[in-house]
Amino acid sequence: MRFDVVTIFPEYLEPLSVSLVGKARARGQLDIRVHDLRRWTHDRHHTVDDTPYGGGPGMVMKPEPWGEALDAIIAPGSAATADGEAAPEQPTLIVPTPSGRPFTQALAVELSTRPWLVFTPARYEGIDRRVIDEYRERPEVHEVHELSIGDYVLAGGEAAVLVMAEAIARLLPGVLGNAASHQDDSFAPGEMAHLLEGPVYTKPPQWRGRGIPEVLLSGHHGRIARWRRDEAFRRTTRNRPELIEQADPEEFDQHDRKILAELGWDVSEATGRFGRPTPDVEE
Ligand code: 6GU
Repeated sequence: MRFDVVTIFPEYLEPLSVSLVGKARARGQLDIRVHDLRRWTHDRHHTVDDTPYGGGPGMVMKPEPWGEALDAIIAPGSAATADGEAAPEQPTLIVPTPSGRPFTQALAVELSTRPWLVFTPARYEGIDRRVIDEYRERPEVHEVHELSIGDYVLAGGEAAVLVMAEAIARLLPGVLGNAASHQDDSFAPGEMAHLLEGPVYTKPPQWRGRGIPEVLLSGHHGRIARWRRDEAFRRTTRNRPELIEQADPEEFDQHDRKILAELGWDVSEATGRFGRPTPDVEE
């Protein structure tokens, strides 16, 4: 898989050389190329921004350097990998922006099947709109995704690229040590979809007077799986109740329903889904 990142702060992407992603890169499984946007400026000051039309605070990134950079990167022939591997076909453009659609685990899974992602993290108030409109219409571009990593505003898209690149890269076959490790990730499609993972423990069996839940020492796999699922329900109802409310109750077995009932949850007549307990109203 190939990642290109175009940025005015190439050094911000140095963490892509560390840990899991760095190792996948060193093995040649990931071809990551970081480009300095200012390479595609032509004035003495390497200007990448200008004042916004219509007025207002802040600066907007000029379209010309982005257009030249993206044309050069996605040009046929630029695709051949460093070790002469077959060129990945169509690039998918990822435009990080707080006004984008939410980046989710489902999207990470989908994007991990693409051969080639091009990220365009911006600084200032963002990139001139015409750049996104232009590449959405390019036949050689597979898709353009404007994506946000959460409901807060960063100073630039680089940290969001680090987040998305890691979430995607760890899903590639062989990048995680254990192929089963992402099967029960929180948010992963499957049996634990809509549930957060519960607590985990390791040795020693006693630490500062604190022990391990008995069931984990029982060797009884069925009981352990059930306990983990119960703990997942406790944690999810507490931290992310909307995940339970959005789930199809068909996904919940008899025991799940019993746990939810114990936590005060009930199926709503109106929605057919589980709804959180209504707090007791003080007289
Ligand atoms: Cl992708 N960029 C910026 N600048 N802020 C964000 C974001 C992205 N996602 C959430 N906040």
